[in-house]
Formats: sequence, structure tokens, C-alpha cells
Amino acid sequence: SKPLLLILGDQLSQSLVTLRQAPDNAVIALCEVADEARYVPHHSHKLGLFFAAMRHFARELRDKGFEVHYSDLDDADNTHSLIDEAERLATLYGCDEIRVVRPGEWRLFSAMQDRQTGELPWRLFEDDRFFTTPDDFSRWAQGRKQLRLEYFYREQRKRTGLLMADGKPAGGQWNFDHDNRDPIRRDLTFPSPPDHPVDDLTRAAFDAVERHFPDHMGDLATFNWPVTRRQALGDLRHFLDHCLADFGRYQDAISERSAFLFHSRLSAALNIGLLSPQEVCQAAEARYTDGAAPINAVEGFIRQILGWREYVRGLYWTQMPGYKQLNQLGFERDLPAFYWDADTDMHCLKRAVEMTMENGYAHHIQRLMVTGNFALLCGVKPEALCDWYLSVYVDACEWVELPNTLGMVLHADGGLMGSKPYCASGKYIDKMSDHCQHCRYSPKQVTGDDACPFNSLYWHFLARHRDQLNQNPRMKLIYGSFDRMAPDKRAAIQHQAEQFLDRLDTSPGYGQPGHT
Ligand code: FAD
Ligand code: DLZ
Ligand code: SF4
Repeated sequence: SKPLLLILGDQLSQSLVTLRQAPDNAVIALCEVADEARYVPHHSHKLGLFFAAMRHFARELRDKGFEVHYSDLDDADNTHSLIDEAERLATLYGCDEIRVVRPGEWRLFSAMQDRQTGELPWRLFEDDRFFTTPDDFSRWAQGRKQLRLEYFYREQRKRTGLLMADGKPAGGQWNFDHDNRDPIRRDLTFPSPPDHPVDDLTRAAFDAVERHFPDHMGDLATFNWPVTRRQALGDLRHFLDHCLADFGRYQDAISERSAFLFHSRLSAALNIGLLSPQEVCQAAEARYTDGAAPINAVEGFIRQILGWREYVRGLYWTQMPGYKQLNQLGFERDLPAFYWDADTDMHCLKRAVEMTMENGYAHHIQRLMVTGNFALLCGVKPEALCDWYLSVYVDACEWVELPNTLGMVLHADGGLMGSKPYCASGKYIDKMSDHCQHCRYSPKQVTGDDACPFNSLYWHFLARHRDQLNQNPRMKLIYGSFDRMAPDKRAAIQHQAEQFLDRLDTSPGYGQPGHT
């Protein structure tokens, strides 16, 4: 047998199971295809990242002695579809099967599964670069009335032994979240991430992106993501040395002054395979053991990777394909136009979208409590919001993007990702950020020309979905304070929110289908 090993753009790990088990006659294929670049209008940094990293990975494999075919976007015979391209190359090289590791998206997974019994059979391998497999998750979920991250996470701590001492959680608690709520102090300075030089291979990938996708969001002049394992290890080291110790306490903060704060910026490198979640968690744990970083920081960080990252992946694979159709709160609105160009006078949103445009990145609290919260309060339909998140972030792969957007932000999965919606008013953003002092609106006012729109939208959202949300004991207090408001105040708030929503521009943004 002579296999073709198809390596997808987010499978750039030397430890990939198909590579570990590659016979001497195997042909390896990496394929740049327009279908993957266009099915949503990806940010140019995301395209640059994938293509530059794929080109470097192909070179590393060749250097190790593998026979590698690299389909370039500019190749005249490129079919521009992953499935067609793999089959074309298998025939070209006389291969009798195609081996591929589970892709990161249902769309490709089901197309590949359908081809397992064809004349040129596809063989799917489980992705063992995670702590858990979808089967592990499914076994854990079986028979549970409610799925909760916290219980899944504790089980993974016990199973892996990460941050465990004599069978007990290090530091005496599983979770140190209550220590992780500090806003940014005015005198605080932020570490700057290392600069990665752009070599010839990366430059050529950027040129291809600029020629083929000139109207996608972003400018490659500001690109600074790691495209090789070596660069990714440099970013990991930088995070451990300069950010980890403060990661915990500022985890929920938002600032005008920095797009990255003390976050790791490692999601893209992890998701495309340049780093493994195991090595990242072990390296963070070692900083706790050495006394270089406190438990609240290290536990908070490891929970994101060992907990959330595995949990969302388990949910994705066990709930798809139905998950993508869920819309529990019945949302119908299109995406506001400013999500594509930052043209809004709401300062927190403007800054979150500007940072996104500049870096293909926004940190978790911006994604959840600024752009996410606003979309939730306005009732943006899941497919529109999910396409946006999948397009604009360099780390966006559907297995992780979808549960976060549809589940955590839009509460469209009926509570699998969170027992209650993460809805908040302008008061919350004011507490956690320094944005409001630069804004034309006041977070203290609920009605009137200067009132922060988040405030009336918040109450309007709660009123609109009372039937679904007031069953939740954690929401009872909030509904109690709404009900204690004078009726004319409640009516004024409703009016304010409705006027705002009537004026909200949802025409398709620049680079979007339907945009004129
Ligand atoms: P850090 O804050 O340094 O966290 C460390 C690591 O933990 C991250 O690199 C990431 O691998 C993991 N992590 C943290 N939070 C989550 C989470 N909620 N789910 C899964 N992993 C997590 N993350 C993606 O990797 N891809 C996405 O497409 C994506 N889409 C998102 C969409 C929305 C609406 C929201 C609210 C969150 C999304 N996230 C996504 C999760 C999170 O926002 C990013 O992982 C994080 O901001 C990446 O930056 P960082 O590496 O600096 O993270
Ligand atoms: C995101 C992406 C892009 C933009 N381009 C390619 C590509 O040309 N070739 C490829 O193999 N993969 C690409 N990817 C990643 C795939 O879309 C990814 O494997 C799936 O989205 C699953 O996560
Ligand atoms: Fe955002 Fe409202 Fe604050 Fe303006 S006042 S920055 S819109 S929260």
C-alpha cells in the first residue's frame, strides 16, 4: 500500500499520528486552496498565518527526508478544494489510500467520512494532540443531567496530575477565580510581545494573500504571529517570563492601552499545532512549582487549556451537526455593520473592533463582554455572529469558535456552555475597563441622549426573554430589581432601547457578500 498523507493547515505538528506512522513510501500533501480561504472572508493575518506556517512546515518535512507535495495557490492545476486536491494528488503519485487526521470542522469531517469506502478510500485517524478525545468526552457526559465545565475540569486535573499534590488540588482549591478580577491600574505597564522577522518564505505567503484576497480585513504590515515551532516556543517563553505571574489577577480586565494585557497570545500556535497543550500546561505548572508564579495565575491559565479548550471541543464533536442550528432565544438580527470597520461611537466596541482589525486578535473578555455581549443584547442571529468570529480571529477554528460564540455568547444552546447568559450593562464595562472615560456616552445613564446604549439594551434583553431566563435561580435577583423599577421608568428604558435598535445599521460590511 502507498498512502497519501493529507496534512491540513491546522495540523502542523511533527507528532501528528499520520506522520508518526508514515511508511517509507508515503507521499505527504499540504494544499493551499481557495475554498478554505473564502468560505468565510478570513482576516488577512489568519490567511497569512496559515499559508506561511504551512510553507514552513512543508520545508521542515522535506528537510527530514519526507516526499512532500505542496499545492500552491498559484499552481495552474490546483483544484482549490481540499478533497479534490487530495484525490488528484493521490492519483498523480499512484497512491491507493488517503490518510488524514480528524479535521477541526464537521463540514470536512463528514465529507471525508463519506469517502471511506470509495475506490480511493480515505482513512480517518483520531487526533491525539489533545488531552481528551471526543469519545472520552462522550463517556464523561453520559448520564449527566447537566454538563458543567467545573466537573469536567476537575476530572482532567485528577487524570493528568496537573497541579495536584497527594491527590488534592495544589493550593487547596480547584479554582481561584475570585482572586482574578482586578481592573487595570493606571500606572501599570504591559510587556510587549517578541517581534518575529519575516523571512522569504513568509514574505511569499503574504504576497499571495495580498494578490488573491486584497479586500479581506487587516493589513499584513502589522502581522506578528509565530509561523514556526521555533517562533511559537519563543512566544511561550516570553509569556512564562513576562506575563504568567500577572495573568490571573488581570484575566478579566480590559484596557485602552493594550490589546494583549497579560494574555498568552498562544491560541493560534496551539490551534494550528505549533505547540502542544500538554507542553504549555507543563511549562506553566513548572513556574508554580519553582515559585515564579502564584497559584491563582497558573491555575487560571491551566483551566483555560485543560478545562475550557477540551470542554468546548468535546461539546462540538458530541453535539454536531445539530449544534450549529441551535437558536434557543430565537435571534434574527443581522450583524451590525461596524463589526467590519469599527465605525461606531461606542468606544469600547470601537476599540475591540479596531484591535481585531489590527491584529486578528482580541482577548477573551473583549470577545465575550464587549462584541459578544452587544450582539447578545441586540439579538444577532447565530450564523451571522459565528461567521464573523470565524473570519476575524487568527485562532478561529470551528471546533473552538462555535461553542464559544453560539453557546457562551449567544446562549443559543440552552445552557451547555454556561448556566446563564453573560449579559451585562455598561456599568460592568466601566468597572473592568478604562474605555468609558473616552466615550461620548455615560455608563451611569440609562435613558437620554448621553446614556450608554448597553444599559437600556440590557433591560430590554431581560424583558424580552423573561420566560426563558427567569426560571434560573441566578437570574431571579436581577428580575427582582427590574420589577421594582417604577413603570414609567421601565417604559422609558424600553423606548430608549427600541429607538437604538431601529437605528442600528446592519448592512453588510466591507468585503462581505452583498456589500455594495
Ligand atoms: P489566554 O487568555 O492566554 O488563554 C490561554 C489559552 O487558553 C488560549 O490560548 C486558548 O487556547 C485557551 N482558552 C482560553 N479561553 C478559552 C475558551 N473559552 N475556549 C477554548 N479555549 C480557551 N479561542 C480559540 O482558540 N479560537 C476561537 O475561534 C475562539 N473563538 C472565541 C469566540 C468567542 C465569542 C469567545 C468569547 C471566545 C473565543 N475563544 C476562541 C476563546 C478565547 O477568547 C481565546 O482562546 C483567547 O482569547 C485567545 O487568546 P490567548 O491565547 O491570549 O488566551
Ligand atoms: C483556515 C484555512 C485556510 C484559510 N486555508 C487552508 C488551506 O488552504 N489548506 C488547508 O489545508 N487548510 C486551510 N485552513 C484550515 C482548514 O480550513 C481547517 O483544517 C479546517 O477549518 C478545520 O479546522
Ligand atoms: Fe462602552 Fe458604554 Fe462605556 Fe461607552 S459608556 S465605552 S458604550 S460601556
